[in-house]
Amino acid sequence: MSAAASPETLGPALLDRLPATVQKPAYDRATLAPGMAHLGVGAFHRCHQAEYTDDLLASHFDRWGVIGINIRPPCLTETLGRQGGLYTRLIRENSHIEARVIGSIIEVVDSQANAAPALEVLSSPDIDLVTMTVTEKGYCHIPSSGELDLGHPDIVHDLANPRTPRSVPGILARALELRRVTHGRPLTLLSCDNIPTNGIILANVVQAFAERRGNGLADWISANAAFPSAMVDRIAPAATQADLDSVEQRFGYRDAAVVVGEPFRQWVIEQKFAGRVPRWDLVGASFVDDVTPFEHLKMRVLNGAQTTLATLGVLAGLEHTFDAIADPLLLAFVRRMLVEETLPTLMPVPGMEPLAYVARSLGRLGNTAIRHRNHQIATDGSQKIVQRLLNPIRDRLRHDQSIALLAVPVAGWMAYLIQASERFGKRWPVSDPYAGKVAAVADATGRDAQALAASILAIDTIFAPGLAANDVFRRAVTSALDGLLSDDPMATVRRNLKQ
Ligand code: CS2
Repeated sequence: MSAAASPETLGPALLDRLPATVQKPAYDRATLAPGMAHLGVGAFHRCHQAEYTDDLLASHFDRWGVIGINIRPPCLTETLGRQGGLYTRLIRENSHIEARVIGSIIEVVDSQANAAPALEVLSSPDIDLVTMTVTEKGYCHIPSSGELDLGHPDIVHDLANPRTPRSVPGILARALELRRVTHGRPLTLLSCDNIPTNGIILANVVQAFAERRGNGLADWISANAAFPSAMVDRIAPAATQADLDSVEQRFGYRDAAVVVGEPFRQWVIEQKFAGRVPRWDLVGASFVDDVTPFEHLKMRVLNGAQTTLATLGVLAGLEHTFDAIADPLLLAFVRRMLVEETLPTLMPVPGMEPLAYVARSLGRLGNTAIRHRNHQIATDGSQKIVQRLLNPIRDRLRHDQSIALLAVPVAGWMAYLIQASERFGKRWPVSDPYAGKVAAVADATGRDAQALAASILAIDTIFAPGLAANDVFRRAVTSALDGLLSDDPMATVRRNLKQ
């Protein structure tokens, strides 16, 4: 008996033979030409910007093919590259599933070993726009101030070796320098990371780097580059082997680059471009003059809830967001925190009713088909808590309003990192640029919540000194931390909910 043939792998040759239940690009990919690049081709990009571009190509065909670049792992050549840039995007909501092959990425470039391949693309005159999802820490900025971290090892390296950069600011500054000397064409650099005023942060770090390079580069960039801010939204966790297998089982082909997202998506982009950009506003994105109200709403409500459920969820022994939100105590806590403390800090958002937004966000987090691990969301928490929790806390303290509930997830973030330290039994592995610092504090301090909180609040690159010195805030965080480090961490959540 011969062994069953192994299923075919997704690629251009398979497009015409896909099962009818899988949608495919409704345009001729062969006629696409590179028009933009994307830095950081992870699940989020494939589920968000690349899908909007695919929609645009299908409904208003234009030349905007995407060149996807990774300067950090994972490598793309062996997965997306082998598939000619094609991948399956699954939208899942509880038992509902919708599959579509996305065709907007036409080429991939691995630039992990050195920046040359990335620089070649980014400095090309064919590229008018670069979008990026490089995670919060990719900007090498100081979270509490938004300025370039000149002590960051990659920045120190890049300032000494500007032609062979490693960091995102160093690579972008070098690409702009090459554009200036070779063809002089303008470039729009569109950050799609979850940082408020991400365009300003990106401009700050690139310009601070360029100023140190001298030779008028910073002035050229001011005149020829645009850094719009954007709010991006869609929950799209890292895909798992089970997701890859599910495509093979349901649709009969292999795909090493599957992504899974929820139905909801949103993209609000500041209308500030240098030259041409794709008309994503024709396919559901919004071009606006000011994204601030949108990004505050999204980061403080949806992302604030995710970070709260993630860290408290891990402390409660829960695996995914949907497990945490199914816990009546955590759900009641997060809802009350958002409604009573977070919502009053928000500016009005056109067309958005705040209570409805909270209800919708909590509904999204309950989607059991989106297996978003609490540990994934807790990753790099030091880079996330400023915009998700500390900014609303600061706004409330300014008006003498209570922050008792918002202080709990701040302490949750501390407890999450502390308990990963040797002294606290290394309860789980963590990934955060500040993990080592917090572990050192925990090792030196031991179980005393007051001393622990004081040392962590003294990290001024996360906690602005004015905030760290605020008595109400210190007391609330210390008391919550004390409880969260006890044998019954949820008692603290219960107590704060009752108050
Ligand atoms: C999540 C986000 O991992 C995380 O930090 O909170 O990726 C979140 O799912 C997206 O911002 C949703 O748009």
